[in-house]
Amino acid sequence: MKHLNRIVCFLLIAAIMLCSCGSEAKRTTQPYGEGAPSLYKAFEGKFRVGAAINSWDLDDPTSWNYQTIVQQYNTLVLENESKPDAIHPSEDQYYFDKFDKFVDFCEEHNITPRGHTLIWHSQVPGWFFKDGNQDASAELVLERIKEHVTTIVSRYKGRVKSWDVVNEVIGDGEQLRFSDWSRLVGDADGDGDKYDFIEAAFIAAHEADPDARLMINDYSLESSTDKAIRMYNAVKKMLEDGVPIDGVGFQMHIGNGIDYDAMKENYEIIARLRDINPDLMIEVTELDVNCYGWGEEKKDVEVTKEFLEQFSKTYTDVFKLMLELSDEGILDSVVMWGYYDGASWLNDGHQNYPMLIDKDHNLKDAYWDVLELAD
Ligand code: 9MR
Repeated sequence: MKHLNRIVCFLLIAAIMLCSCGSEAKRTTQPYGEGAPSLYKAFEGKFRVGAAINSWDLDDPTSWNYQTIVQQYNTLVLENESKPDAIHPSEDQYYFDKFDKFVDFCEEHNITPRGHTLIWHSQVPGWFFKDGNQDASAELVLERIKEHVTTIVSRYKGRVKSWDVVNEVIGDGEQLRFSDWSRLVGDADGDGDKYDFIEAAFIAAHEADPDARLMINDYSLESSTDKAIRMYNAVKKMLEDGVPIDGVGFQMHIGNGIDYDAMKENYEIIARLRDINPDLMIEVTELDVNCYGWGEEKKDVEVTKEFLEQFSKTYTDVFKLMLELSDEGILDSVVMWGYYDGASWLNDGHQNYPMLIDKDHNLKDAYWDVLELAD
């Protein structure tokens, strides 16, 4: 009996040791520190892996936030502090302190900084569109675009490698989004299209830094073939007119579950722009996974086993396609819109679950499933 107890005990201990040597045990939950993995190191040679952050994340080098960012990402973008309202709130005032701090930090840590965004219909101060109490003329708006873009891009010449020159200019039902930019500038050069404000921004950015990658960035390109075609048509026309567009940004604010084949087909539509500009690149610029559909009533998410499996599959599907595109030489950067659930814009009063690191600072299983794709 005594012997039997000993044998049972021995077998139990052996079983526990065996389990803890399995792959699950290697899955630590800590994003930095001894033994922690690194997303960007795993995908090195394929594409950079990045996140949107805020300048306050960089205040304390000993903080969880700072250490996590340095450990996990080799490209970064500011979530809000490099948008027109933050940088250029009135005509004769620029605030560069946060962007300067961000770019310095990136250089110190060998991280590639992205610039988001020079021209957007949202988070843009009203002065751009006014001349006294009247609407500004097309000429005045174009002059302001030139001044705004030139000042910002030349300040970071050679340092900010990739710019979202224009953001969300393609329409959801119509070819071009209707905005103050398109309304006031219109078809100023009379060539039959209303891309003139976009063209002015790209031309000024290219003159200010000919080596920077100049991107047109938008949402739903992966899910709406119609929108991908509208993007294709707009960029095709502008490239044929000699506008220096170097890349298309897929924001990738997606839901939990994505149709892989449809996503791939939509990327292929944009990739065909290489017939016109053989060096054109695609970047993923704002990836996150929303638990709720647009317009769906929000509750705190129920993190069931099925939900987690689906969540993991959604992320791995995206990264699988990105590896394929990287092998084709058309994609070299995948940026997430946030770096952990606690700092995501999707946590707007209800618990969401969008990132690869949870709100309590732990690496999710999906993180590890994504990492395994890199092997
Ligand atoms: O994440 C940003 C959030 O904090 C801001 O309140 C919001 C304001 O429009 O912008 C968010 O970032 C957006 C990005 O700049 C462009 N694509 C959509 C992003 C999420 O709304």
